[in-house]
Amino acid sequence: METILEPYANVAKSGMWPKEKEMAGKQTILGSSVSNIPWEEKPKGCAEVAWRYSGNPIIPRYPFPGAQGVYNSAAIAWKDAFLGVMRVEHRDSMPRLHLARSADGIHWDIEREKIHMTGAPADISHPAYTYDPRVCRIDDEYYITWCNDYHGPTIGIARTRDFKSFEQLENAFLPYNRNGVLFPRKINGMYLMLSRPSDNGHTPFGDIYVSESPDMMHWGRHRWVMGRGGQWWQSTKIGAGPIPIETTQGWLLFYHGVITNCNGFIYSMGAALLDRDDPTKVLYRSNEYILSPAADYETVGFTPNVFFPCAAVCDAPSGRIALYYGAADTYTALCFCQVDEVLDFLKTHSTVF
Ligand code: BMA
Repeated sequence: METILEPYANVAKSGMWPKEKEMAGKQTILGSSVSNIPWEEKPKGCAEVAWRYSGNPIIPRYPFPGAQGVYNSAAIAWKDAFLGVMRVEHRDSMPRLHLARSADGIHWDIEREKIHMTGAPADISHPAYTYDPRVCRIDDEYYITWCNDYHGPTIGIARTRDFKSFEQLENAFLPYNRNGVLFPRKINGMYLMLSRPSDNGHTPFGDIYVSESPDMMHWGRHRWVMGRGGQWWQSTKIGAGPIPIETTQGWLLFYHGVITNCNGFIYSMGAALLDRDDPTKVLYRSNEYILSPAADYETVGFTPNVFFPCAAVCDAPSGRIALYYGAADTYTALCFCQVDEVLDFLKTHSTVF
């Protein structure tokens, strides 16, 4: 049950993980050991690259009085256990961010009160809704990014060191924007964030861009990374999912791709590999989805047919990845994959456009 969280500070200074050279060829993920990662072996005969946890959904529809769904949420390894920043839908149908704790990454104890943040100017500190959080460790700080209400959806940022006090920073972008996802270390001296400029409604378009910042406050040099299109499953819009995973071969990015059919949107999960030094360069991109709504808890709920990944816990030595995803805007679910298998899949099922 040992969790070793190596400081990203070394990476920021040297641009390289400690002992990275020695690990080359042995370990694909450049990260820490999380030996108690939630995990289940791939079922015999399963032909998929990623497979669902047999105990899904891990958070039920009504987890506590006052909540009508917990989904599209963040989870991280924390000391010998796990912490979550959850999207909790209240009974006024408004989503808010709540802290959650788990010993095993599967069973979650969710705080009844929403996270209290301080430090932001009054005009941005009382959003009516906050949703789809991601949590990213950079050096010794943890940054939460989420879709924040400010005259429409935009990207909010807060930081914490202890998950007791949370300092809210300026919003990163003008409205409208969603799916703000930070990289876990500076690249070429700058913080980088992926996002998906959007509209004020159920956005019928959307590409992934990257923006950079010297200080987490001022964001600019916005560049296009990858767009919707290509194959139908990702033809309407795409959005970054969990924090990109650094591998020896590039940044592994899981994302959602959306098709519009005659009954509405269908959200599936794909993946891409971005260049480690210049993430605007897409090296591989899945032309088939990795998983698409199929289980009952993905196809039946408040919004049927939504598979929405928001967090990945990785155990670098074993290459295991546990992905947390929102199912049907109602449940939280888990699926698993092995990094090398995902990279092989990407190389054999890739179209970059
Ligand atoms: C998006 C976001 C997500 C949601 C998805 C499907 O626009 O609002 O939170 O899961 O739609 O409804």
